[in-house]
Amino acid sequence: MEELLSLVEVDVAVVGGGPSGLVAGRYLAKEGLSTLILERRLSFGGGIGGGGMLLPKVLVQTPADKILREINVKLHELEEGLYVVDTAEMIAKLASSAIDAGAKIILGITVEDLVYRGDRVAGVVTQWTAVQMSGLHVDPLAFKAKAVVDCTGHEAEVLKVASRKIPELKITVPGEKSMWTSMAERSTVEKTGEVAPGLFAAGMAVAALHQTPRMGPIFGGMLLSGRKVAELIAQGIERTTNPRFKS
Ligand code: 48F
Repeated sequence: MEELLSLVEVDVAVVGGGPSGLVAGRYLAKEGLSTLILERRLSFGGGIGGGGMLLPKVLVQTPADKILREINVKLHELEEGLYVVDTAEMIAKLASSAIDAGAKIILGITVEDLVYRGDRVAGVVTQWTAVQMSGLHVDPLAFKAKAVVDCTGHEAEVLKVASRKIPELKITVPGEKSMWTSMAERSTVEKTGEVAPGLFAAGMAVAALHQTPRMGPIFGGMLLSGRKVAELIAQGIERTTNPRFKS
């Protein structure tokens, strides 16, 4: 409890511990930002574990292979610039590299609302997933953050909360378009960025927001999107010193 309370004011709250969230967390922490990754499930990796139709392999294409090479994930070249990667290895190394960079990951917490201060998003409101599943009325815990990143995947849950509860931000989440893999990989990265003051999107949440296409089990776009959002946030944010976030 003491540690949890020391984390309630951070530089960046990343919602979701899938590929985009873990990569964002790693690069944000490497930039010296106190970074908290909140994951609903009791495990990280998001959609990586589903692999290619449950077979434990996914594809990653260049230039995203660089992100995996940095953290020693083994790549098996299928054709020039296209690699097959083991899902368990990718999950484990993405998570441990985020933690080693200094990010904190808390499992079993669901983000259900935002903190909004009239002119900007200023944090997330959370509930233990177990409490949410039980339907019990328990007060939530808020984490203040200078930037919040929606990395919740296809559902874009944080953006949907903003769309519903903060109408003045005029955010609509139409959902992703039908499959077009090459276009999807490109547009997810291109459109990654700030959605409203203090609120960012990365990974498939970007496709849900901009109604751009979905893809198959290829993960380069997710990795590049996570790195891009970290770079964008790092450019415009003041760092706070929090000894809990030493790598
Ligand atoms: O779904 P997910 O892997 O999102 P992503 O990083 O990557 C998408 C790919 O996996 C795949 C794809 C590429 O081929 O299309 O689908 O965009 O990870 C999202 C994570 O967020 C968690 C969820 O459990 C998952 O681990 N999550 C979702 N909603 C919440 C949440 C929430 N409200 N609070 C906390 N965690």
